[in-house]
Amino acid sequence: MIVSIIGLGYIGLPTAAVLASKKVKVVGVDVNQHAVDTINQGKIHIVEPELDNLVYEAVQNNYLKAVTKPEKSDVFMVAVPTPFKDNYEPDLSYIKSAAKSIATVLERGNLVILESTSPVGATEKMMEWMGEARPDLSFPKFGDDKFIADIAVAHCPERVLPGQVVRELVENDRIIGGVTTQCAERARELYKIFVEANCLITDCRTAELSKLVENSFRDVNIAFANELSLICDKLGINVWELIKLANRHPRVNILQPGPGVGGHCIAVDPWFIVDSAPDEAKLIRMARLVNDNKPNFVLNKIDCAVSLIGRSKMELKIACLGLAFKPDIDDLRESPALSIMRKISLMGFSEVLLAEPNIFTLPKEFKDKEQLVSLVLADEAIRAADIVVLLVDHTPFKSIDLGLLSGKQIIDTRGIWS
Ligand code: SAJ
Repeated sequence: MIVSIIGLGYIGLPTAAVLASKKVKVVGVDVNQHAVDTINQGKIHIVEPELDNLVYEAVQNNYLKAVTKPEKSDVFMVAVPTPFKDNYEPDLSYIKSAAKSIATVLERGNLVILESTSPVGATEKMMEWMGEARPDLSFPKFGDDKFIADIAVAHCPERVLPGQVVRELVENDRIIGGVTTQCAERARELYKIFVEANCLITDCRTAELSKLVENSFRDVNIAFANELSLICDKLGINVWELIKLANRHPRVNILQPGPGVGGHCIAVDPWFIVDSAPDEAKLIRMARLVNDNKPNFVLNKIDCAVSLIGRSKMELKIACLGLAFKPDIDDLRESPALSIMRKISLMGFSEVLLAEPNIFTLPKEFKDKEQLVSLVLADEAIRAADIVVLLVDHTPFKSIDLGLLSGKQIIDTRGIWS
């Protein structure tokens, strides 16, 4: 059996490597020539623990190769990005081009699985695009278990947590949604090769919504925590202590407030539900707005700190601790810390000292501000600064000598020093 994986990013590459480790021949397909060349050398172009060894072994043992155009295979898995457009409408253009490229090599008996997080209806849309390109092949019809088509099509959304992808790919339950039951069962056979947990079968529309709902559930719960942080600020109450105490109730489990919600999943996927059901998804939309507004609250707190010191910003130095979208990773995508840092660099401080233990050079966008912004160690940043803003709860920041903070204005958005 040959499995082709279209899209060799944070999901496609680990899935390819895990399948290859089970002695399945895997062809990874990506339009990015640099990614293809790197993988064929047994190396990786993304940061993810344990992935480098897995890819190296897979390439060495000839179970994994990367190419830029799809080849004939038994199974095609699509793991391409699904961003949203300016108006929060889902952008399915990557799925469309993947469908069109797969169609050129598709054969009777093939199975096509969409793994990308997608709005309801996207799996059927992908099937439609393949069908338009290949009128000689028959495709399944949603819910029609009697009709056996030439091609099987299913949706199996990825659910792995960045930083723990290799383990979670194997240990997490999978939701497998077929266009028909037979399609779902065929897809389950494939996942059973490497998934040690349950592979639960449903239809493709339910599987699509299930993934969106999982991330929206988290977003709504983080919004609740973020809203509490605003309420507590107004009432002069320590939100971290409040949450700790409330969570002692056996049926309460409040998440942690922060400077906003980042990453390329939780800040995006709820909008797909809002787009499909704008009048109904009121709470989900509001949660997105609450979380997206949290960086503005942090910036206001910085202005308050300046007023408290009573000097002009031109005379003050500010330290920003953390830039990644969550702790102990180097991923800056959609990071609220990065967007706050961008605004801080325009506020008129005499110096901005950035500490981010997981990156080693100042991000390109601050290169023309090297007079103002510098990347330094956390201790050094704190020592020099009048205002300290903690943006990410990276582990090393938790053991900073608290004595260094005395006499400074502190804005601790993660509550690690509270
Ligand atoms: N965050 C908070 N407070 C919290 C928890 C998280 O502010 O209590 C923030 C983080 O700092 C970060 C953002 O939320 O900025 C998202 O981080 P995360 O760790 O909650 O999630 P992701 O984006 O890394 O991964 C999520 C996961 N989804 C769920 O946990 C429901 C993962 O399982 C999905 O596979 C992934 O999205 C995805 O690819 O969709």
